[in-house]
Amino acid sequence: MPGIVIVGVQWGDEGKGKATDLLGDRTDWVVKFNGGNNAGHTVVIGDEKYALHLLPSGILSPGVNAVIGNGVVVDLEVLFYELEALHARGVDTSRLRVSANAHIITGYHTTLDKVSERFLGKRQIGTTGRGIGPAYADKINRVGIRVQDLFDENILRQKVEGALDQKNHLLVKVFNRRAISVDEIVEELLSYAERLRPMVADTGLQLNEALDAGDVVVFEGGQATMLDVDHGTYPFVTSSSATAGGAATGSGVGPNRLDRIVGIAKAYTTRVGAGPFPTELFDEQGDWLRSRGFEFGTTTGRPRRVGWYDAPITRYATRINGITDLVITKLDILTGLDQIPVCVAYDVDGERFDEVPVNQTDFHHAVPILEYFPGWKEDISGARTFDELPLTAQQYILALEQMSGTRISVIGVGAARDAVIVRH
Ligand code: 2SA
Ligand code: GDP
Ligand code: MG
Repeated sequence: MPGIVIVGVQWGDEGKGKATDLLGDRTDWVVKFNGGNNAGHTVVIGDEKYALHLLPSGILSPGVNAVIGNGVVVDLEVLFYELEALHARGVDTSRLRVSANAHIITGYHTTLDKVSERFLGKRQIGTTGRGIGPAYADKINRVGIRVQDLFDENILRQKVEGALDQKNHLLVKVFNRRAISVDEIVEELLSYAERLRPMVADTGLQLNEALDAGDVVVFEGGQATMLDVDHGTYPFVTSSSATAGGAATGSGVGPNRLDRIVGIAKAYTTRVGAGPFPTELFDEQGDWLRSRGFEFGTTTGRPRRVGWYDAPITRYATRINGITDLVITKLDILTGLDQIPVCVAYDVDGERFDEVPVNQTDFHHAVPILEYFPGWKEDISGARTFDELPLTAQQYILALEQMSGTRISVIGVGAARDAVIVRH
């Protein structure tokens, strides 16, 4: 099965980085197809902990070709910072390729992200402030700067002029900021060009050739289904296609090359930033889950909002992505609870919804209808087969499987690389 997509089921931070890393031994290529350095993937290898943002998690596996696909937005300062940091820790980063068509995040994108969030006041999205939204907006507005533009100063200058034309007006007149000069941006971007040049490639062509040759390619999704710009809780979403369809458009391979779609879900739910979250907990149980699960943003350190598992969301994600396999992570975090609530449907102003409501206002009003499953007290972090789990933990997994309609093939029982149960 050469083309494997990894997507988040919920609102991100489900453990996609670890899932990608797990597949490392059997992988030839790993492609990041959406988002940028808003992502935060934590991978624990032995005593070493790696936090990756812009680079695909697969870069940690020796011999794997890592690709930043055309669907990604690249902050060059961050790219070289991360590469140097990994290099200093002995990680071989020489196999990184960057799509010539990927878009660039510049200083004006990060500035605009921060000031426009402040301007939104109560309607804030809670972005990571990394310039993601403004960079994708420029891409769609056809005033973006692409990686390939760095190698032609004339073209670059024209494009930066075009991009800054309206933005300077906005920055000065609306946001009361200083104007940004074309020279300053062009000079900064050009300062990276020669270091970047050897990495730049027609990655779409290379990936197709690799798939033709029978290589295993993992498409690593950033963020998650409920943060997808089309299918998430718009406008409280990121600005990219975080679902499986994005793997094709964001990397330049046809949808028929995507053989397996692996959805990653936590055994409970978390969310960073604003927006609806029906099972959210505001009580001490929420504090307990947050501290036990160490639910703080990998990129910004923000405390994550926490809540119970939401079965309609997994069903929704299964439909939107065509999920073939589910991975449930962080089951170990639930250890110690007498009973575990699971959202099986919603009550929206007195009406029962078995599926995620299409109407945003309904989803904002959704109150979870909970079913309670018996918990377990035993430490499960050493379990490596399904049978080694306490019966109630097995029942919890089987119930989630039944509610999602998709096979749960992997269960995470700890942060370490080997702390997983693979069900055959
Ligand atoms: P943005 O910056 O424009 O993409 O923000 C828009 C929304 O998308 C959410 N978002 C995320 N949610 C969870 N995890 C993300 N990555 C980091 C992590 C987050 C962090 O892995 O921990 O460190 O804070 C991520 N990236 C974007 C964001 O919260 C907004 O709701
Ligand atoms: P990603 O954005 O989806 O890659 O996820 P993050 O890395 O932001 O957050 C997931 C966190 O959970 C990381 O700190 C992982 O090391 C950790 N993790 C992943 N799977 C498990 C698991 O099964 N159990 C525990 N306790 N931690 C896990
Ligand atoms: Mg994350």
